[in-house]
Amino acid sequence: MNRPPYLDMTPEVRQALEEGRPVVALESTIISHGMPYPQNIETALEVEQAVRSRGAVPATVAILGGRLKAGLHREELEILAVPGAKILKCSRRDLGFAVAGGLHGGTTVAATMIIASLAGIRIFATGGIGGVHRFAQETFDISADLRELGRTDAAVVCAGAKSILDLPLTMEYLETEGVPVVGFGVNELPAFFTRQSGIFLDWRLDNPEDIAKALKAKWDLGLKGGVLVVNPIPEEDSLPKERIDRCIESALAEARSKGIKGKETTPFLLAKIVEETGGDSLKANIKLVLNNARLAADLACAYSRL
Ligand code: PSU
Ligand code: MN
Repeated sequence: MNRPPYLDMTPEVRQALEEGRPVVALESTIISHGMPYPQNIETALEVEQAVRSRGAVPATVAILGGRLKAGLHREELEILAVPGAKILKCSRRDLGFAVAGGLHGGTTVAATMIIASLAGIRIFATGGIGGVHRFAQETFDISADLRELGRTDAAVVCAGAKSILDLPLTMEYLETEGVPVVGFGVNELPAFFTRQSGIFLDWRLDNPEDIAKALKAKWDLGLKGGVLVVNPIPEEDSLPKERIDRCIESALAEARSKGIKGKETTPFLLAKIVEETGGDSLKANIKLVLNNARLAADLACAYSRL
């Protein structure tokens, strides 16, 4: 296989790709900026295990010492997870600079899609994507994840988006970008900690084989870009809507009063919500990521059989 410059793959990931076996990309901003230590490293390892248990190979994506990585060893995961080292939050605009500077970075959904695509990985699991923030009319805060979904080929399995975002506007933006949103077994967009949002989807498919066929047909047609596969949090792990909404409102108010902006916004809100819920949101977050990793692995297996 032609090796893209700057990219390192573990032998396990490279071999699996060469043999056409299923591989699932995993993002790393969730490790470096999305969860506290030590739950971040524990979750990263459990997610990899969940992918393996379904017969696929996990490829956690990050930037280490300026090298793009698809597949990390345990010590490399620890560099990202343990507080202390300088770890950048890397999105599309940061990649060239992190590489040239020999830096470490956790990759957002956008940057992970780019690196996965360089490596030849089409299926990707995460917790939640970035989106159109509330009050975007004033702040212009729209995550680069949404434009990436419009241009880079990857199926991103997530649990919808948190209501720190404006969900209706996020859906409008995805429509403009031509990004299909397909519900796995549901016809309503899940809202991360809860299964329902009141927003209905155009596409619902009930098994990974059907989703894999739709992905293949889209890309065979030459239609570039991503697909968002939304997978609701299991009922028993979901949080009561009123409670989580209250915590989110209070986190948003604090962000506004402290003047938090730009790339700091999402990590600030995520940490505040963990604090406000006394850790319950973190437990739910871990469960839904595992649930998404299993679906992504099933999807990668189905896709590799087509
Ligand atoms: N949403 C979550 N957890 C996360 C993120 C978003 O529920 O960890 C992370 C992802 O890495 C996502 C990034 O790609 O935040 C989006 O950041 P921004 O809004 O700055 O684009
Ligand atoms: Mn932003």
